[in-house]
This record gives sequence, C-alpha cells and structure tokens, in this order.
Amino acid sequence: MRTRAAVALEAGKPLEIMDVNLEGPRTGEVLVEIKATGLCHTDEFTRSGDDPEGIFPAILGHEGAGVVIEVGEGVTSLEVGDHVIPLYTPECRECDYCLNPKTNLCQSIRSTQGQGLLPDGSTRFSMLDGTPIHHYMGCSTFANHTVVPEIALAKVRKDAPFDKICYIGCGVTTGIGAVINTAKVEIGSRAIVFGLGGIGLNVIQGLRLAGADQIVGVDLNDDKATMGKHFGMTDFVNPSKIQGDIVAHLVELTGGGADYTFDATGNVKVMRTALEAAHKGWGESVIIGVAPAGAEISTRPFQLVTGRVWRGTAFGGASGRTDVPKIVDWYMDGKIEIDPMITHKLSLEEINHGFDLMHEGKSIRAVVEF
Ligand code: NAD
Ligand code: AHE
Ligand code: ZN
Repeated sequence: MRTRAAVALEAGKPLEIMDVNLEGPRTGEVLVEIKATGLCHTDEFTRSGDDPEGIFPAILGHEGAGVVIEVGEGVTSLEVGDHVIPLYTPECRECDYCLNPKTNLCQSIRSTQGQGLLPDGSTRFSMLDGTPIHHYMGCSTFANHTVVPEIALAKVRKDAPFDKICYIGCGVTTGIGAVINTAKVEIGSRAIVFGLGGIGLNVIQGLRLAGADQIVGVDLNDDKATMGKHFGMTDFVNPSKIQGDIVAHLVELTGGGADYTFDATGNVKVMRTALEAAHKGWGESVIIGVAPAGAEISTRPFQLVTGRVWRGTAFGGASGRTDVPKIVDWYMDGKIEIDPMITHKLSLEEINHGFDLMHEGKSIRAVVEF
C-alpha cells in the first residue's frame, strides 16, 4: 500500500512529507493506522544527528496511538479494529529481561530495532523509487500507517481519545513511571525535577500522585513555571537567576538535599547538579534525559561514597503491554491529567513547525493528528 509520512532523509534537515510504500505485516507483525502522534524531544535528538544510533532515511516518531488494520500470520493477542499504542520498549514476556522483575528492558528485538529494522531484519517502508526507509524505535509513528511487531503493541480501551493517549506512548508513562516504578518515591518525600518539558511535568504529576511533600521544579525558561504549579510543583528555581552555587541553593531549599532528583533535560552538567543536590546518605538521582553522542557524566566518587545513588530509567520502567492500558484507565478515570500538556495540534504537513515550537520553548507537547 501507499501511505503518507514525514521522512527524515538526512541528519539535521527538516522532515519531508511524502507518499511512501508500505508492505503488509509478516508473521508476528501488525499493520496499524496511526491516528495521532506526539513529538518527543528524543525524535528531535535523532533528527538533529545527536543520536549515535540515528540511521537515515528513516520515519521517526514513537509516541502514537491508532487502530489495527491487518494482522500477520501467528498474531493471537490482537485483531482488526483493536485500539493500540506502539511500544518502543516491547514486552515479549519470554526473554530473560521480561522474566526478571528488576527491569522492563525486553531485549527480544532490541538489536534489529536499533538498526531501524523489523525483527526479520528487513524494512517495510520504501520510497516510491524503491529506496528502503528505516523504521525508528520499532514504532515510526510519523506515518499514517506503520507495521509493528505484536509484542510492541499495547491494546487499549476504545473510548479513549487518540489525540491524548498517544502521549502515554512515551512522555506520560516515562515521567510518572520514573517516580513510581524506578525511584519508588515514598509519601512525604522532597524532590527536585530538572527540566519542566513534556517529561518533567509528568514527573511532577507522578510525584503528586506518590504524595511528595516538596516538589521543586528547575528550568531556564520562566514560562514553564505556570504549568509546573498546575501539576503540583511547590517551588520554582531558574538557575540563571541564582547568585552563587546552584547545588548549594537547592540543598538549602530542600533542607539538606532532596530525597529524589530527576533529570529531564538531557544535559550532562544538569545531571551532575541533580546528583549533587540529592541528600547525603540516601538521596537518589534518576537520569531520564538522553544525551548526545560523546557526552559523558561525571562527579566526584565521594558523592556516591557518601550515600547518593545514581540510576537511570527507560520508558519509566514500565512494561508496556501490561502497564500502558492501566495508565490509559488512570487518564479516563481522571486520576492523571493529560489535556493541558497538549499545547499544540498540527497536521502532518505542519510537523516541522512542531520542532520549531519545541526549540522556542513554546510547546509542551505538539500532537500531529492524521
Ligand atoms: P522538552 O524539550 O519538552 O523539555 C526539556 C526542558 O528542559 C525544557 O523545558 C527546557 O527549557 C529545559 N532545559 C533545557 N536545558 C536546561 C538546563 N540546562 N537547565 C534547566 N532546564 C533546562 O523535552 P522532553 O520531551 O520533556 O524530553 C526531555 C528529555 O528526556 C530529553 O532528553 C528526551 O530525549 C528524554 N526522554 C527520555 C526518555 C527515557 O525513557 N529515558 C523518554 C522520553 C524522553
Ligand atoms: N539511541 C540513543 C539512546 C536513546 C534512548 O536512551 N532511548 C530511550 C528512550 S527515549 C524515549 O523518548 C530508551 O528507551 N533507551 C533504552 C534503549 O534500549 O534504547 C543512544 O544514545 O544510543
Ligand atoms: Zn520519547
């Protein structure tokens, strides 16, 4: 079939909107009509050329929701008409990683996924002249139709709106999951969140759900404070307006350091600040942000010797086929909020404007609706 897609032809270039060929699903695969997709900073990270795994040409996008149009041979858990959210972290329920409760990092198709291919080592997308186009994070939601392995699709209820629940495909689950699954924040905790974008605001709403007493938001953009407060932030700090050492300022503000800190910026200097603003003896710092090729984190080992813990999280530690349908229920039951964070709705033709809004700090989530 033919479908419409935004294609990343080269690193650093705007996406090009075009018709592409899409082959039907093979064994264990599912054809999905994407109804809506969010633009996450990770898409921009790869588009820009910062991603060491970036491969071009590719169809980016990993925060989508849609409807099953066709199932390949052997698919048993999904049928035509089911509503689904593609998962960049699949859940095969069989590999050593899925069987270990300490991780959500299913590895059953990770190697082909990282090469922009489906598990049989081939791509379903091509240009009209036959040039192959790579998949991205196993999802490629910047296309009106995509082919995804069955194990990388969460089946969700049919009354949930696509233009909101697409965000559960990454930002919502990552932010809330970082608090609940990875940090396991306790009631009464003090926390600091660095970066109040599409991920950081969900960390804040996760902290509110978990019953944190103090939630400090840190961002260079003052405009992010209003939304932060809406989701539960108790204090706002703009580091560019602090005189003196930012770590000392945050340690004092949190009465000795935070129980939990979260980096949602992708900046390795901020990651160091986040670690060092965690409380001596027990503070834990969770890295969510994705840093460019070549970037490295550093701190004095003494920071860890004296009890701080550095950890990271992918997709908020969520096992997608199990957890994502529950998060959709939380949204539908009013337990969590999504609507205010969808600040812009775009057509596929306008997708590059979505990246401009991200750079200008004007959007939280721009969502493309097909
Ligand atoms: P975003 O662009 O919406 O938000 C980033 C925020 O950080 C912005 O508000 C920006 O003003 C702020 N910021 C930038 N530099 C800063 C600094 N030096 N100090 C303080 N604030 C600063 O991006 P997003 O979609 O929320 O993604 C955030 C990060 O999380 C990205 O690196 C993204 O790739 C990563 N991410 C990781 C996962 C995961 O599973 N680990 C999932 C999704 C996104
Ligand atoms: N390809 C990059 C790393 C990108 C990365 O860390 N991705 C996160 C999800 S970000 C979603 O917005 C992730 O899940 N990582 C685990 C994995 O297996 O990719 C690089 O640096 O090579
Ligand atoms: Zn993402």
